[in-house]
Amino acid sequence: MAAALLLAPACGNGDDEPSPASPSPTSSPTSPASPTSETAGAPRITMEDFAFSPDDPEVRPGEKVTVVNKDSAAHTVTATDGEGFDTGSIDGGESGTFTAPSEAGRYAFVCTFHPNMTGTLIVR
Ligand SMILES: [Cu+2]
Repeated sequence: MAAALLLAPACGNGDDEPSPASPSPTSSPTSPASPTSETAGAPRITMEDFAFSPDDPEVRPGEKVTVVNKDSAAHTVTATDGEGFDTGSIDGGESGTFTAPSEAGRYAFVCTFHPNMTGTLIVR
């Protein structure tokens, strides 16, 4: 019985590169569009997909409201009463502001460019 010596040519481990062991625990699915940090209490209205969100924002009398247009088209927030408030035209990707009426109540508003975009500002 000739024992076959298996000559394992112990390969010179010339490749001693440190394995990039980065067990990155991707636990949270990174959302591509992280919402910008909102100041607590600061009311804001988003225009997206030709709609206001929320479409019934609640604000305080005389409060400054930020309006963010996420569409590519220009929009406005314009009180239908005429003398309530008006952001004027806000280009796509831009933002604007308006000041809420000083009297409590419900104020319907609309986008003057797209009359089907409507909402109601609730001042209380
Ligand atoms: Cu519009």
